[in-house]
Amino acid sequence: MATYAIGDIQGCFTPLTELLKLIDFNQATDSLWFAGDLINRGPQSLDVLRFIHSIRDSAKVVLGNHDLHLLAVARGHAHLKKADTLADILNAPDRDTLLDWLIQQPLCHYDARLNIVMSHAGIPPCWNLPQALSLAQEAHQMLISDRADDFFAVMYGNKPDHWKDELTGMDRQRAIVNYFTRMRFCKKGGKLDLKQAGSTYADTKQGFDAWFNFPSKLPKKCQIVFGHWAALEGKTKKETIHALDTGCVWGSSLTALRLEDGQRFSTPCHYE
Ligand SMILES: [Mn+2]
Repeated sequence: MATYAIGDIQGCFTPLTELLKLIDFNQATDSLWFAGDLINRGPQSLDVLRFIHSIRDSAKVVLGNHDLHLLAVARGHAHLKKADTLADILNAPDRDTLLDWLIQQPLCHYDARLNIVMSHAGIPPCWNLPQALSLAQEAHQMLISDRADDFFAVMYGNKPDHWKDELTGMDRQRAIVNYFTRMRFCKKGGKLDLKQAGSTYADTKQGFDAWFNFPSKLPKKCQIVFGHWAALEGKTKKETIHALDTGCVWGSSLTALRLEDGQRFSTPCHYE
């Protein structure tokens, strides 16, 4: 009986099936955590979504920016971009089943027994654990309410880029969602730089650094698992902060972390 956290799959279904074989995944006894970005860019997004939906009773999923983009497109608030590979999902006969399930997934998952928290991009240094869980819950409640369309209509944007408890309305929701799904670099007080997309380069002159390099407000032994940042190649140099996006869709590998003992497993990507 084990719990495995798996990084960004992005439609790489074959590597996923190989990874599950490697860890000898047993649906009856093991649990899988998925760090978001299940779909997009890769070739088999529909297969990935159907599979995770089919094992949903053994899975914990948090939403990533690509998952939210799919939901926004499906609801008519955004267009497919050139690099998007989401058409197979949008045209599938079971799309409503899959998308209705997807939108009900949270932005953050915390397991008290393991004392591990997961979100797609991480937990910013400006939030303590109860605050992060409460803000994730607040945005989740909005997404499963009739306000979701109002949100998707204004989801895309980098502002506000600095968390303040006083934020209200959709600015507040966009900020919460950006911290949980798009954060890479921030300043000490939590101000985000969402323009530095893929690299590991921080504009240190301005005081920006990777979010996990600032002192955390989380309890000391609480571990964080996150995806989203393939350029890190799975490394943060922090014992309790685990980067799981190892760039499968970019030709690298797909990674699972066994949460009970910290052992990593990975399978190479065979796509070009
Ligand atoms: Mn992402």
